[in-house]
Amino acid sequence: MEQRIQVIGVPLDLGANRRGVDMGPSAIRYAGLKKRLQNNAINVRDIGDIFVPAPESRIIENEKLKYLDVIKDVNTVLADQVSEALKNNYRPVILGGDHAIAIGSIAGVSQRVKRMGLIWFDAHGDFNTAETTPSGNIHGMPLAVSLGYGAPELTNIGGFVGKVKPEDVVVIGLRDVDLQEKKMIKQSGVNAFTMHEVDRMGIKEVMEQALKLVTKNTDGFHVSFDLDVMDPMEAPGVGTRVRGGLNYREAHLAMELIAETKKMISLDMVEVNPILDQGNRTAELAVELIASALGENIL
Ligand code: HAR
Ligand code: MN
Ligand code: MN
Ligand code: MN
Repeated sequence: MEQRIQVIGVPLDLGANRRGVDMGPSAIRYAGLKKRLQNNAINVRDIGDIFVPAPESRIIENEKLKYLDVIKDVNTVLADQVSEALKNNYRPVILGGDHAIAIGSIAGVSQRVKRMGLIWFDAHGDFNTAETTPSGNIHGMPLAVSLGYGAPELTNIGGFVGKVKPEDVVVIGLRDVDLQEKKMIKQSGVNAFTMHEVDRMGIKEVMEQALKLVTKNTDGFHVSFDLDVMDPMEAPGVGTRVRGGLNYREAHLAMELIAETKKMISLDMVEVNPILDQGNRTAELAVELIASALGENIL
């Protein structure tokens, strides 16, 4: 059956502490996303970008939840767009923007399925709340929010709190987790494979276990891919580089194994920062990884 993809750009940078990720959606489109997917016989509909105001036009009201109101509004719109795409049988591919947009993607998916799995690729835990955040940046919080922890303005998006059950969540690639986040992650009961586990077990074994977990009791799963899970040698154009991440083939194998399941509901590609990039290689990698997740290398 024909694959139908809906591309949604979210040029949000108010969740992060540096400008530039707002150009992520443009950079990924410029790297040839649409053509690449069309070459794979995928029907691609790009609905453009959701409106996001520039941070310079706003003031920070709460230092522990910077730009909360804008981030709430943008994610509310995104959740509707994602839900609408799924209703029309289009699989959403959401281009960030900083990782705070996963709040809206996941809220949107949760409107359409009874029970969803979630794979979260990231160097970071994204498990902070206003109480634990060292930065006040909301892109350090979206995983906590999706599980129901944190500011009600965010956890309530989509009308109910707790979009995913911890046992249906797998985090992969962790190597820069704040001390309090570590506690929260453990207590929450989500499944986590740090880079240590990737080294020990290999990405194949990690992914096989992960895919079992996110498909076991669910109607499919969402993938939220923070480009900083990659080694900075492969993906220099991200806001927060952390050494020792996934290499090129590990990331592709992960995406190919995802494609094989045919159970991926939707995909976020986030944190591409073209200002910090070498050429446009991080966005080009993002395009390749999206293509892999949609089955490009499967005969
Ligand atoms: N943990 C730190 C904080 O909360 C930094 C995490 C944000 N960086 C990201 N998220 N790119 O994945 O501020
Ligand atoms: Mn902006
Ligand atoms: Mn992240
Ligand atoms: Mn990250």
